[in-house]
Amino acid sequence: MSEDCIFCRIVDGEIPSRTVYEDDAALAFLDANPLTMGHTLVIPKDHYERLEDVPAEQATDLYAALHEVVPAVEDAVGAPATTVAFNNGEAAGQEVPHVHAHVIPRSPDDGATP
Ligand code: DGP
Repeated sequence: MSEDCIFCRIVDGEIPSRTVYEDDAALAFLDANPLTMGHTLVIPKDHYERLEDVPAEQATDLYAALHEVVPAVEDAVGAPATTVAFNNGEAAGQEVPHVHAHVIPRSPDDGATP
């Protein structure tokens, strides 16, 4: 846990969020600024800033969470496809320095390319 980290505070329950999925290692919640309806963030519960900081075992746990979340979100909003993206580093647009996958439900011509 990093005291200054918004997403650690969400994991801790200090900041409210709309939880979509949770297991021992990962949490998924709705993005506060959705690109499309159902835009969800999937994060490791432990604090890592960048993708390459996540140990292999926890990276596997994160992928397992994505494996559950992606079809569930598609089903929930009736989307035929999803963009799954990591902004990895500030220059790539990472504003929150806690690793997170954007799960963005997509439909043709939605103009939501991240
Ligand atoms: P990125 O630019 O890749 O670091 O994306 C950060 C995302 O996090 C952005 O789409 C907005 C979202 N976000 C920031 N603060 C909060 C928050 O307090 N709650 C929720 N649910 N989402 C947040």
